[in-house]
Amino acid sequence: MRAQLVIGNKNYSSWSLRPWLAARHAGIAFDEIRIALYTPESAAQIRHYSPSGKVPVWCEGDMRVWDSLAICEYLAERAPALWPADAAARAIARSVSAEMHAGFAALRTGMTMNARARGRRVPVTPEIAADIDRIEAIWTDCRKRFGAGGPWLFGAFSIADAMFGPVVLRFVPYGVSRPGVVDDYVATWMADAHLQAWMAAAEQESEVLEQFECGR
Ligand SMILES: N[C@@H](CCC(=O)N[C@@H](CS)C(=O)NCC(=O)O)C(=O)O
Repeated sequence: MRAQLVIGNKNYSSWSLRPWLAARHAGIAFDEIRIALYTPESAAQIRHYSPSGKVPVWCEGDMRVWDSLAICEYLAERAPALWPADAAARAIARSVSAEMHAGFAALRTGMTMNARARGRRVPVTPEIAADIDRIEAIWTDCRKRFGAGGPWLFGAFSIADAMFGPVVLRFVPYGVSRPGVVDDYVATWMADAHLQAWMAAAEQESEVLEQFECGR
């Protein structure tokens, strides 16, 4: 039975992008159901699929898996290479994925994901700067310790990359650039065919959610 991934607007929904990237990179087939967020119908449309009332949700027959990280974990049961093979590396990959999932509130609020936007400027508060510093530290540590085998955080693509991929669609629109690991990792993502396909689809979306159009 072919699975379905229910997602929000590709331009804005960073949580949706994470399992979408993990499934695409793992070559796991799925149909996509896109629900436009924050319309009068959105809540009912999402509830039809999702027990939590939020996207993303993975549907397979009667089964529902909701929450981005839980979906990624489910995908890794089908495609174990989504986590690093080495136990120590895998533990760190899980730690940074959980940290991304639970944190970075200032970055999320002040630099909303916007796949289409370029040349935006928002005030970089001390809290946002601290989030960017922490992301730089994570990316630098992972690349240095585990990244020798490829361009991703743990060399080969992993769920940690899926969790941090949407950060790239925060850094690029708002001009966050740091020479070295940050810019190199952003360049890796911007050259990724799957992220490019997502961005191209975001370009085709007609909805403009003013509350997420920061820094114009
Ligand atoms: N922790 C959840 C967060 C999911 C979430 O907040 N999704 C947002 C869209 S990005 C949503 O469904 N918003 C619609 C609503 O709250 O009505 C996850 O990791 O999947």
